[in-house]
Amino acid sequence: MSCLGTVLANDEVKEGISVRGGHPVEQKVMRQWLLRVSAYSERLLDGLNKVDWTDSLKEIQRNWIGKSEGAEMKFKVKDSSIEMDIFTTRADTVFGVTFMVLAPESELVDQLTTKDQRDAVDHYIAETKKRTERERLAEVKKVTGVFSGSYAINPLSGEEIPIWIGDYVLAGYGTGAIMAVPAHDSRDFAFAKHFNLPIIQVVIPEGEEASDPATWDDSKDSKAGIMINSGFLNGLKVPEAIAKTKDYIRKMNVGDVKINYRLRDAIFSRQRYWGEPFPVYYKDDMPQTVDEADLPLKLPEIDKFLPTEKGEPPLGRAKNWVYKDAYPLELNTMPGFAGSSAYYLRYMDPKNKQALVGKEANEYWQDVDLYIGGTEHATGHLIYSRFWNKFLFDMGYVVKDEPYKKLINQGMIQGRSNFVYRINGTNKFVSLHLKNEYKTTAIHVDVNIVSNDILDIEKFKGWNPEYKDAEFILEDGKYICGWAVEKMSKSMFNVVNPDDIIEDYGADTLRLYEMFLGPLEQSKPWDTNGIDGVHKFLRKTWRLFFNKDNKLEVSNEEATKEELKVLHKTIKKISDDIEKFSFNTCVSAFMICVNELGALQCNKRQILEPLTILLAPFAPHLCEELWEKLGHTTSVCDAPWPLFNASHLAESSFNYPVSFNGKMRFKMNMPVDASNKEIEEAVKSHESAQKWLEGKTIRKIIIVPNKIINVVIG
Ligand code: ANZ
Repeated sequence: MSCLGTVLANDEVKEGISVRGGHPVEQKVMRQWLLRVSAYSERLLDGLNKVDWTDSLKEIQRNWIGKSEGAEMKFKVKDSSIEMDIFTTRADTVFGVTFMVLAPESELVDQLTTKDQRDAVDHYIAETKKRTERERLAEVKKVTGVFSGSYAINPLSGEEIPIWIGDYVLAGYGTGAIMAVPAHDSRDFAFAKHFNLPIIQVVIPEGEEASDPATWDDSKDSKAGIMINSGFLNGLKVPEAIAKTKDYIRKMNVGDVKINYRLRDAIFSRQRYWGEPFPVYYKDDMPQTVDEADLPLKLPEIDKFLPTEKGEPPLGRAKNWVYKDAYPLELNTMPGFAGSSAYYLRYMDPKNKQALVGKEANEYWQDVDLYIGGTEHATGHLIYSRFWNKFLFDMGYVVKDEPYKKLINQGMIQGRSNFVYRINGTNKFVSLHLKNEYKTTAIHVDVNIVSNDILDIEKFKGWNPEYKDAEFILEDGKYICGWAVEKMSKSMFNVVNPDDIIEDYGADTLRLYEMFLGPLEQSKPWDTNGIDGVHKFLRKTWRLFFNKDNKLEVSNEEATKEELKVLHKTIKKISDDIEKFSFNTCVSAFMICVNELGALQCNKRQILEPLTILLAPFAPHLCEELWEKLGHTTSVCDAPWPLFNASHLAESSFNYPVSFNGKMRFKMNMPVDASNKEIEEAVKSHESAQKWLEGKTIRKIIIVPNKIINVVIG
C-alpha cells in the first residue's frame, strides 16, 4: 500500500487505519515545537476565579486542567538498581497493590523486559502503536497487556509484585507507571480479572464486613471507609490513612506528595503548507531565531502542497528554504491557533508595525470587555489564548493577565427540518394530518421548497427526479409538511443560507429576526416561518416616517405627553435590556413602541429621532438611511444615546376607587396633583355619589393621595 506521508489528527484515525483512504497509521516519535501550557496550569485555574464566565464553562476548563493531588512513590525493582516511580491519589491503598503497570511507551519497558518475555513484549508494543490514545482511553473494556518478566518490591509491605505493561496506563500522565490496586480501582480490577492476578481488599465501608474481592461494584473506588489488611494503617479512615502514608513515605525517603495536572503542553508544529512559518533556522542542528531585521519570514513557493517523498513537511519541497544562504530553515508551520490566540491585542493597535500592541494602546483598551463565543472553544482557543496572554503579561507586554473579562456562550441555531410522508411502496405523498390513515415513511424535504410548512409541490417534483411523477393527497388544497428540530446538516436538507434570506428580506430583517428567535444563550431552531412578522415591523417603522407616496413626512410639532410616554418607556426598556444582552425582549419592545406610535399617528421628529438612534444597533441599515433622510450628515452611530426621563412615565391622572363607609362604589378620575380640597369637591358633586349621599350627612372624607377615597356617612 502507498504511503500517505502525513500527520493525522486523532479523529482522522480509527483502529490503526486512516479514516480516509485506509492507510496504515503508526505512532512515531517526532521532534515538534510545543507550547509549555502545562507550566501555567495553576495560574490558569486561579484566573478562572477572576473572570465573569458561566460556571459551566469554568467547570469544563477546571476539568480539562485536571488538578490532582496525590503522591509519587518509588518502588525498587528486584535484583536491579532501577527504581520505578509511580503517581497515586490513593497512597492509603499501598498494601493492596498486587501488580505494577507501565505504559507501553515508558522508557523502563526496555530495561525491565526479561529475555524470556522479550518477544511477547515486542509484539505487544507493536500492536499498541496502532491505537490512538483516544481509543485507549475510550475502549476501557478492551483489556490488553503483557508481563515484563520483572518484579518490584512494595516499599511498605516488602512484598514482591509483578511488573506488567498495559496500554490503559498513559505515558503522558503522572510518571507513566502505576501501582495497581485491583480491589479499589475499576481498570486495575478488569486487568486483574483478565490476567488472573490476585485482588486484596484494603478498604471496607464503615461498619461493614469485607466483601468478595473478586466482584466489582462502584462503591469500591470510594474515598471513604476503614483500612483493613494494611499493617500499620489498619483501622484508620481513608483520609487519615492517606495522610499517614504520605508522612511515612517522606520519612523513609521512598516518595513525596505531588500535584499533577492533566493539562498537556500544546503541540505547535504542523506538517502543512499553510500556517505561519517559524522564524527559526538550524545551525549545527541547533535551532536559532531569525534576526528581527529579516522578519517577516514569508512562505516559500512550492510545487505541491504535499509532504516530500522522505516524509518531510511540504516546506521540504521549497527550493531555497535556507537562511543566510547556509542554514536550513524550519520545515514545520504553526497551527491555526498561532493566529487566533492573541488577535484581540492586535485590534487595539492594528497599524503598529513595531509591536503586537503598543503600550499606550494596551493601557487604554486593557482587556476584552465582552467575548461572545461558543462552548466548543472551551478546551482549545480559550485555554491557549489565556495562556498566551499570561505569558505576554509575564513578559511585560500587556497590562492584564486575563484577556476576557466577560464571556457569554451563545446558543446554537439548530435546523428545523421538514418532512413529507410517502405512502409505503408508492410514489404518493399524504399531507401531515391525514397520514395516520396510511402506512407511511417520513422523508426529509428541502426546507427551501417549503414555506410556512406548506410544500411547493411543483418545486418538489423538480427537486429530485424520483418525485417527478409524485402524487399527493392534500388537505384544504395544500400539502402540509411535518417538522422537527435537528442539527443543521446538508443530509437533512434543513440548512438555511443567510445569503438567501438577505436576498429576500434584507440584512436588517435577518439580524433582527435572529435576535427575536429567543434568549442569546439558548439554543433554538431556525424557523423561517416567523420572519414575515419581523419584516412587517421594519416596514411599519418606515411608515412612521413616510406617507403612502413614500414621501418623507416628519413634523416638527411638539410631542404630546402620550407620545413622550411611549418613547421613554422604550428608551428605558431598550437601555436596560441591552445591558442584560436580552435582545429578543428589545425587539418585542420596539414592536410595541412602533404599534403604539402608529396608533397615535405620531410622525414627530422629537419622537422619531431618538427612536432611530435606539433602533440603530438592531437594524443599522434602515436606521442609517432614516437618519440621513431626517437631514443628518453624520452617522447615526455617532448620535448620543437618548436619555431616559422618568417624569414622562408618570401618570397624569389617577382613577380613584371611591368608597362609602368602606364599600367601593365607583371610580373617579382626578389629576395626580389635585389637592385634597379639589378631590373633596369633586366627590361631593360627582353624579354617581348622589345616590349614596341622599338623606345622609357626610361625617368625614378620608383621602390617601393617588390611592383611595373613603366617605364616612351617617
Ligand atoms: C493506586 C490507586 C488505588 C489509584 C485506587 C486509584 C484508585 P487522577 O485522579 O486522574 O489523577 N494513574 C496514575 N498515573 C496514571 C497513568 N499515567 N495512566 C493511567 N492511570 C494512572 O488519577 C490518579 C490515579 O490514576 C492514580 O491513583 C493511579 O491509580 C492512576 F484505589 O493509584 B491510583
